[in-house]
Amino acid sequence: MRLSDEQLQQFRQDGFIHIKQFAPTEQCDAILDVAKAHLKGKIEPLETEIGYQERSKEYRTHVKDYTSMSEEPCVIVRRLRQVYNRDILFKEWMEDAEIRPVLQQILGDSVVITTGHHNSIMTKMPHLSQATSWHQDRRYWRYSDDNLVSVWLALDNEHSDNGVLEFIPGSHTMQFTPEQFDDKEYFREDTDQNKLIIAQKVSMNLEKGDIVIFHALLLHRANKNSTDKVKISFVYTVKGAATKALEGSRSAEYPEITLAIIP
Ligand SMILES: O=C(O)CCC(=O)C(=O)O
Repeated sequence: MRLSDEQLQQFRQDGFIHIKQFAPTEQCDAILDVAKAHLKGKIEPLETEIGYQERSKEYRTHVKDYTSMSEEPCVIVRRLRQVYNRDILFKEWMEDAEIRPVLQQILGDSVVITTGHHNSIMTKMPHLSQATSWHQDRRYWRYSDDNLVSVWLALDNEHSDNGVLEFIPGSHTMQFTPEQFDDKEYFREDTDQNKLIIAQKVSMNLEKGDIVIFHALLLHRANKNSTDKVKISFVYTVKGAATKALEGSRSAEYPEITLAIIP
């Protein structure tokens, strides 16, 4: 698959692109089955709701041991981490050849999987998972430049009631001051300046098999899940080959997988 010039232009302008019905239902269901087994067994490494809320910016930037706090009394899994090596189905999805030309177009470079970031099955547990506040993924990632995007796969339908993703189009190219973010680098929602920006948000209603590719600087958030069914999505991050993880950071601690160029 390749993007048309208009689609590529749209990505550059908005910072994201929604591709409908990309992954077949059978593939989504097969991935879901494995994901549910790992969630049921709470197989590490995983991130819990408490872990996500409580860990500092420094921890999330530098610490490599990113497993959950096993002493937590009630573990609510927020995401399964390091999924590339968990199952062949996950690996195959992350190395999918059909999407590669699109990623090559967007990155303008050959494609490298960064296993340290968003190498995850994301969950929204009914009523228990928190909403995720406005943020840029790149805030805890340390690279030579910003040429990174994430690929989000809806393994089932995603809508406002079960934790829909929301984006601020064009925010990946906006210039912000440090004061526009709080101490964990979430985009503040309490200033008039930010409220005007947040008013531009769009909700990404996704159907099973849809993917969204979004830039690492794009401001995004997600709702709580007020339905009775868990929402499960797959997200992984790729970078251009010329983009280098900075020595000594968490970004440099995990293997990278260089994918073959598809002409
Ligand atoms: O809560 C969600 O589903 C979104 C998660 C997210 O944006 C993130 O972890 O970077």
